[in-house]
Amino acid sequence: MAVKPVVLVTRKLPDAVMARAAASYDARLNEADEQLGPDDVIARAQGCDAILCCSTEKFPADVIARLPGGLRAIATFSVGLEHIDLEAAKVRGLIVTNTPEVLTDSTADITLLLLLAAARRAYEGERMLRQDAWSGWTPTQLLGVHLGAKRLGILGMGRIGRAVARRARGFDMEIHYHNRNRLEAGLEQGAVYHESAEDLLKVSQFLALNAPATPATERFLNRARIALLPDGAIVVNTARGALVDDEALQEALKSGKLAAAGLDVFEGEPNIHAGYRSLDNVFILPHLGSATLETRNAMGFKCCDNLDAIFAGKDPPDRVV
Ligand code: 8YV
Repeated sequence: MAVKPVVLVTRKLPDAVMARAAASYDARLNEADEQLGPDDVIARAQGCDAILCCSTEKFPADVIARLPGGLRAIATFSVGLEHIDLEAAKVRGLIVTNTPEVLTDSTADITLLLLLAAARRAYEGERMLRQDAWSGWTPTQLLGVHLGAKRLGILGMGRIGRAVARRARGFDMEIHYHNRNRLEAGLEQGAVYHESAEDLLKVSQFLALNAPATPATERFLNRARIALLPDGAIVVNTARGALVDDEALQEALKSGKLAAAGLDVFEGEPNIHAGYRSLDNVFILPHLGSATLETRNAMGFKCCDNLDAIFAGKDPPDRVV
């Protein structure tokens, strides 16, 4: 029998993915789902042909330099790539693959959930019931903001941004966007393009962050840019926490400059900025963007498809480096 490639799977993935990995490879699993630091990953990867990781494992240049010599590939169970130094991987001759497309819909769904929850004060309403503090319906209780006929600004009109736009049109929102490049009309679907992010902010009664974390987007939403948003705007983030200056956002939520925010991602996860916990007008979720069984299975199978191609000497479908 042919020797199976050795693959380190850094986290506990859904059962069907674990079963496929165990059947196809000599898989080193992490059934206990311990969070592995760089030294653990390097130690467990000794003798491996590939690593199937998540965005919880970081691969900066110094970690990539210490990975075992025989390692050929890193297949990340994520579309985001900010946890891997791609340049260092390239120099080292490592193939890197990710999982585009399969999490577009679930992440866009969560974006709409955040838009609605933030606009309609879902957290305050839920808390009222759970704390048995509801004294009954009143005409002025927990009044929120309507989505319909409002301008939604989308920063980053890639697959997820466009899926957010499709959904938001269903709520009669007017779509505006900024992207590195303007989309062709077929993809734009009538959305209004703004050449600069600043121009987009000026019209965004709602703002959805859907751009990847890169040096160019780091702390994108800072004090100066928040000031450009219309008063009472609502901001949601399903991209990465690194795009937001937490202190500036909290200041704006407290002052009323922003009516509300909805956040699924945070700088320094899982240690979120403590200030969010006590703000009533922020709706927070623990990075659930892709958290459906269908999506997580599809992400895992994509990782396996990519690894299978690599081990068969073919170009993997989702190669980024
Ligand atoms: C991943 C994500 O599931 O794909 C991404 O980039 O943000 C998530 O949905 C998570 O990062 C685990 O790798």
